[in-house]
Amino acid sequence: MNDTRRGEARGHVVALCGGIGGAKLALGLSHAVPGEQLVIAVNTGDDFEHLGLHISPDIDTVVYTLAGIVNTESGWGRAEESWCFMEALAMLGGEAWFRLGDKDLATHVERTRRLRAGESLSTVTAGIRKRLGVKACVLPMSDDPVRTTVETGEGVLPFQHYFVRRRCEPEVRAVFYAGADAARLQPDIAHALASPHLWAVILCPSNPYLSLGPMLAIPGMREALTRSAAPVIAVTPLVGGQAVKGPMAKIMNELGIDRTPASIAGFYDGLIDGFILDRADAASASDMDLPIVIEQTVMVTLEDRIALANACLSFADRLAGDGSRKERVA
Ligand code: FO1
Repeated sequence: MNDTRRGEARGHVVALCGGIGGAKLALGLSHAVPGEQLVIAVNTGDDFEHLGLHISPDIDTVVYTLAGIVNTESGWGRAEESWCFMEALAMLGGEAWFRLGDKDLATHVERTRRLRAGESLSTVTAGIRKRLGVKACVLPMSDDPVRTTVETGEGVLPFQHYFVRRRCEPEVRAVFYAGADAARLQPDIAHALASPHLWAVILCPSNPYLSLGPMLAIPGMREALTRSAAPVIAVTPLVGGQAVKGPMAKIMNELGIDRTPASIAGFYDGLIDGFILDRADAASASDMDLPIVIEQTVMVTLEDRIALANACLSFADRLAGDGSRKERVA
């Protein structure tokens, strides 16, 4: 049976996803799970208002990646981009620290226009991803604002000010998800997680503290995961004690968290049925009290992304088949 037919037979898959690392696995999953049977719940804690525009960096990273138009060098923004707007803005002394390419700018302008006309972020995202030819169902984690905020040695910083403007240099003391308590889980995500036709839930290799933390802080999300009919599998974002990209290892040091796969699995404690470790960390498997699969999690080529996606789905099949999921839910 090929992977597509397997997808039709086994129902849908929900992937919880942040930006660059998550988008790579989401792309692999889109080759294994047909069309809207793949539901990608995306972090919006990184969203912010900038230059009067609503920017949703992780949604755009996922949509551009699945549309095949992402800048593969940076992992964000569009390929074959031009920067006339940024250059002109900088010449005027405007705020040029957050780089918006000309084509990318069109996404933010159109998103902002539709939001101001009263559409929800979910509807706007659906419109944009369909126009760009993305078949998978890409959804913001919530239509309500949740804003990741970082308490640092330099004071409290909004996420993009910490991440881009200050290049993750300030020491992190705590991370907050402002607005999460009052946010409503996006209804189609809640519906997909509650469906009896769910095949698997995948926690993509995104930064747990910055990217998946905001999603898990939304009321009802943890319960939706623990009650879901399908196995929940997390893929480690840590390889040999290092992040593939981004500040995760630095943040773990600053927060006093051991840079081990066990720490990541601990962050997801009670939520996951299985954990995928990188080959570099095979020796850590014995430290963990849950089913483990060891894989190559560093995704360089498209084939790597598809192979990891298929490994996640096979792991879900195995966990569903051996009854360990049922045991945990009971
Ligand atoms: N990341 C940067 O490091 N510098 C930038 O100037 C920058 C601009 C940018 C514009 C649009 C967009 O969708 C993403 C952008 N990113 C930029 C990436 C983004 O800040 C982060 O990758 C995510 O928020 C973390 O997942």
